[in-house]
Amino acid sequence: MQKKIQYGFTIVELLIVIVVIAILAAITIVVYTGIQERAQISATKSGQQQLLKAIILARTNTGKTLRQITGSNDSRSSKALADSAIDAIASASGANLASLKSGDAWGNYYRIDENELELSSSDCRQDSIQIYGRSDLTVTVPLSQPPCI
Ligand SMILES: [Ca+2]
Repeated sequence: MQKKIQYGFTIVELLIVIVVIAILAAITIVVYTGIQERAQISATKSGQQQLLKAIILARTNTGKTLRQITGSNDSRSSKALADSAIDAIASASGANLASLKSGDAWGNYYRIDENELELSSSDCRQDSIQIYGRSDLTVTVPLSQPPCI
């Protein structure tokens, strides 16, 4: 009896290869997403630190609180307010903050909440630099002057 010679792959072999490729692709996507998010967090934190340093410098230069520098109690509600606050901080600090106007790594503007000496139940609540949808990335600005410290 002559043995029949087979060429090519069986359906089962092809399916196994497809499944293995799919698993490898899924792993790659998960790893890439993790790396991408870490990069976004890192870039955003860097922007916040740049803003924080400029705020502290602006307060030192002017002897004013952040609220007095920006003229706003809360610059979180619109990009126009955020841009205006960044301009005021840049002007008072001498820092070039133009790149911060393009926002954080997710494309949202930096949300600056001026609280210190704001008329409220406590006039000495800390200012903060917030990130839309990421309360874990909020940076609080140290209090600046009497009667808050
Ligand atoms: Ca406020």
